[in-house]
Amino acid sequence: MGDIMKKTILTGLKPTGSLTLGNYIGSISQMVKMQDEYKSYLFVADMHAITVPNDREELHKNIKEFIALYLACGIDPTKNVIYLQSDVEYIPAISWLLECNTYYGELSRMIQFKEKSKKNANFSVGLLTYPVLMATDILAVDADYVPVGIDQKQHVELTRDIAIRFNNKYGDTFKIPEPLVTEVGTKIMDLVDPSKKMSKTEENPKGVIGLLDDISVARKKIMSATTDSEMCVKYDPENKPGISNLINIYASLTGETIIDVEEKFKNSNYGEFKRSIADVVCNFLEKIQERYNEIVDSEELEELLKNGASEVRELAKVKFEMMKKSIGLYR
Ligand code: LTN
Repeated sequence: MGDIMKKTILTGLKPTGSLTLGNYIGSISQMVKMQDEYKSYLFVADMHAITVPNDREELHKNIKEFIALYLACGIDPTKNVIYLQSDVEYIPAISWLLECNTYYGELSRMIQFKEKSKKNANFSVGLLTYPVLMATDILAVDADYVPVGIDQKQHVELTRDIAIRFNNKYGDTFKIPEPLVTEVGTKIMDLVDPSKKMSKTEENPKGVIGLLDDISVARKKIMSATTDSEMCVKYDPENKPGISNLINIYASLTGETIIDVEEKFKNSNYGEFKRSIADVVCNFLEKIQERYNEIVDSEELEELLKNGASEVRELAKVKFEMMKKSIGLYR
């Protein structure tokens, strides 16, 4: 199918914390599957990362690390336009024009804003206007669909409202995007506390397998994962959350079904079961890390980001000029 026929999707990654096995199984692997079907834009939302207090060194390190890991996990640079948000100077320019067409009331009602502004009395104005910058990301490239988790759905709905309002006031300028609350991949839980999701910003590293973890460290984490006092490998998320989580990890990485996995380990004790999982996880990590190390500091990655930024800059420039004209900002 030619690119012309394809619908466009846009995915933004906030470069905070470090990517985990849970991110791979739950999200990155799904994106790898979708990249054939859509024209995809994939960018690092670094300007979104500074709406809350952040560490300069970590931010800088994460920018390339995230892109290189996505590529190592199978994101194909020939099928995705990959770029860094802050490389496209028209993005904040468009965002200002949209901010002036967005109500304070709308932004102050956003759930994420309400939650995050509660945590720190001295929150930035950027935390409030965050969704307008996100709307800009989406509207600048005329995205048809925006794959998001449920927490970001409200922001895409606001994006639609902003776009519709702008179109009504100034004439057809933006395509109206739709949130794509995707059939999420398996949700991987924390290894220490399997009642909560494996998180890229978790404080206790023992429950989390980082995609860049040392292989031996990852193995230890799997071997000491929380299980239960029974001795049978059976899928029962309610009563056996730890074991069920390990079954999910094994099944996701090998492509086997849950039933296959139960059958395979029905005579194994937990130690044997964990050793097999550790082998699968460590093989996977080794493969990813090998590719990661080849690309993270490569000229290839540099080129890719440069080309991605120029492609999106062209699109955003056209929108910006069009908006300025409609608004009356011209000589
Ligand atoms: N807010 C998103 C990151 C993000 C994004 C976007 C996602 C910024 N701009 C545009 C989709 C489309 C997050 O916190 N994950």
